[in-house]
Amino acid sequence: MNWAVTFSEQLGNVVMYVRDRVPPGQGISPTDYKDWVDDNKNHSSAYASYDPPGAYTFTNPPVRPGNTYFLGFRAINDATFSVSCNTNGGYIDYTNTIPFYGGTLNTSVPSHATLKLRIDVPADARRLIMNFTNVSAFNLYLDQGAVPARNGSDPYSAIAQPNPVLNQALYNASGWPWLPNYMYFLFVTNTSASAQNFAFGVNGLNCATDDADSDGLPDCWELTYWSNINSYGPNDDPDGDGVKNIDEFLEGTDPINPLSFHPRLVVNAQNGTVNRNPAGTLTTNVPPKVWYNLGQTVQLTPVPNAGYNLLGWSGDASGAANPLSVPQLHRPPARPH
Ligand SMILES: [Ca+2]
Ligand SMILES: [Ca+2]
Repeated sequence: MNWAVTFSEQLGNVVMYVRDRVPPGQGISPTDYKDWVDDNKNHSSAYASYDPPGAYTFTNPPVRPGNTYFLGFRAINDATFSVSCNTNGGYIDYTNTIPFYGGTLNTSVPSHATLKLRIDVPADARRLIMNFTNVSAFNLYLDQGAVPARNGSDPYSAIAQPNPVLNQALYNASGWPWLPNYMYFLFVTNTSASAQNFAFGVNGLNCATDDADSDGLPDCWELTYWSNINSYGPNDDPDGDGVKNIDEFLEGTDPINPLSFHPRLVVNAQNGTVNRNPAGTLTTNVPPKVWYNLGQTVQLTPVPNAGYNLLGWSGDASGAANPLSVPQLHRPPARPH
């Protein structure tokens, strides 16, 4: 729970600095000594530089499990010093970990009993969604990096609230405490005089899965090309290449480059079928279209029904070649008849 740092001076004078983003060092001027107040993670001026020598105990919070901390010493004059550290105060007993991606729990909580749960939010997390199923007899408290204080200061709590939902973005760099790559601690208490069922699911999302506008286009993909996730929808074709955004996404092409797309080959046959070689890849359209890579050549072989023969090709093709070799275009090229 606590990190105890002790330093002593055998000669001269040093000042100790702690940081939790980068090693301590000078700021913009020779006398601008940065400490973890500047790291803006804890929003408190309580954490400053440390002098005189002695024992300093850093509690949780501001110290958070699983994080890296840096100690730096600034010598006021020529100095010899020593430093040591250890931990004390026990440990955080939230050892029941619920997975961030698809984690679930469904349990009965005895009267006036509690649950202590931990969700390790990975570095690539983009959104934390928690769906709770509980009666109003439950109180929930969630904190990041430290066990919930349960005094109104926790970043999220649900007091006597049935079936609450937390849907929290984690991608704003200034969104402290809602950031990825931290342990989150959930405290649950059943305030009633009887056992109650409690269930919840963690639907953790990352860049590949977060889709806040539910348009089928992952938000990170949209933001790669446009400033806002609402700029375009899945059926828009802003680059005018004939392939809508949802297909550009599914096929891995660039939705703002009209030269980046997969051409479709539409073949209609009367009184028979047409074999394709290669077969191509089906789109998600209903009915599906077939796409190829740009420049790919496709061989079409008619398979007439009994009693029929190939008369010829029309549309973007002509003649009566059998098989027909189609150098890829981005328009429907061929129709046998
Ligand atoms: Ca989206
Ligand atoms: Ca397009």
